Amino acid sequence: MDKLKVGLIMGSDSDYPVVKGAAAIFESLNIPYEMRVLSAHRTPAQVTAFSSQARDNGFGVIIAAAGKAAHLAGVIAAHTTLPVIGIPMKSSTFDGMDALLSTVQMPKGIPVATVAVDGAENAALLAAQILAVYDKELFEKLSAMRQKMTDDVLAKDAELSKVR
Ligand code: RP5
Repeated sequence: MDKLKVGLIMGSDSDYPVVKGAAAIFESLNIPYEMRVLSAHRTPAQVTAFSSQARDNGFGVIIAAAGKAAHLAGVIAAHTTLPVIGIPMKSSTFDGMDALLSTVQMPKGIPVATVAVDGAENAALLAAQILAVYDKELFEKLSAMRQKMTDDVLAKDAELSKVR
């Protein structure tokens, strides 16, 4: 069976400078992904088509990044039972609070796992962790990544604790 892909969707190409942080993680973990610009408001028919066909098209998880009145993740989640991770984008005068509330406050029955404002890296890691449930090689890569993070902090602690 082919590896499941991640759909990495953004509401506008203006979101790309943040969203590319997720793409970099997929590259480093060798996770297949497809990046698209699809807008809940500007291209609603394409969002519906993408999300309702996503499972049949080999996707296992969908990430949706959007700013302002950020309905993208919720609309995608309405059309699929694949796990959907929302990234609220800090793209407006409200510093992303508008997008955070629009993404996180989903009604009962249609969940969206919302990460921090501009939290592209954590969205990618969460997607990887979901895929790793049935992928031992990926599970081991993620475990090694965690161990390296721990080792890096311990090394910094050892260095700084010498300072008087
Ligand atoms: C949202 O509106 C997008 O996700 C983006 O964060 C924000 C601004 O979009 P542009 O006006 O830059 O295309 O739909």
